[in-house]
Amino acid sequence: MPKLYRVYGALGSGSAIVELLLTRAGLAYETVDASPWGDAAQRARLREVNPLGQVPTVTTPSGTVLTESAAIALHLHDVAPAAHLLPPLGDPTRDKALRWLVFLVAAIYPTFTFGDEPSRWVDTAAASGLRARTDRWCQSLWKMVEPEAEGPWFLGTEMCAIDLFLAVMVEWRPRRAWFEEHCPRLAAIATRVGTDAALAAVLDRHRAAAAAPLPGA
Ligand SMILES: N[C@@H](CCC(=O)N[C@@H](CS)C(=O)NCC(=O)O)C(=O)O
Repeated sequence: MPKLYRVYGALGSGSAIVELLLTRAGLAYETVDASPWGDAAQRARLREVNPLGQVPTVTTPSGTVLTESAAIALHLHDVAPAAHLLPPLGDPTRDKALRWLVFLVAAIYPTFTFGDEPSRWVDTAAASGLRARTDRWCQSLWKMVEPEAEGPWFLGTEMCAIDLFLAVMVEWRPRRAWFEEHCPRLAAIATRVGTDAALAAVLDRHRAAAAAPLPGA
């Protein structure tokens, strides 16, 4: 039996992004419940492969461990270039794709790292302030992304990895209703991703866990 991609994740988390990427790339995968907020067994399972204790974490069929969602997207693009997760070398939209893909993970994702459980980083008295400020910063960052969305997809006529990130991240704080009001282009892209049956199946499974406390709760 050939080995599959293995996605260590948690429902509603960034592992949904990786499942969308794998689905779009047409690559089979299995999932492992390994929530950073789960029970001791789940957390131990995750730290065994990723000492940072974050999801998404992936093992490839050859056994390599991949962390960092942007790195995973780049890897999957290399493995399945026909899926067009990124524009090919030489394409005029490639630089824009790289810039905003990394912006999502380097600028926006950390607002959740520090805002989801602020008491990890500051004293209790300061925790609610840290949450409020990182949430506000997150909104400012999304407003920088919004005008860059070409429509109907982020880069224009073709769906790419960024659209799949958006489909998941628009469900996180500040939540879809905020995006519909302040970042309607991004909200529209997230909705459009859900019109693909295979991608919608992944999103629906993760959305069913929306009542769970994290991420972006
Ligand atoms: N830079 C990482 C960020 C991953 C991340 O922050 N994941 C969240 C869940 S969506 C997590 O694991 N949080 C728990 C923690 O940071 O301890 C990526 O792009 O994959």
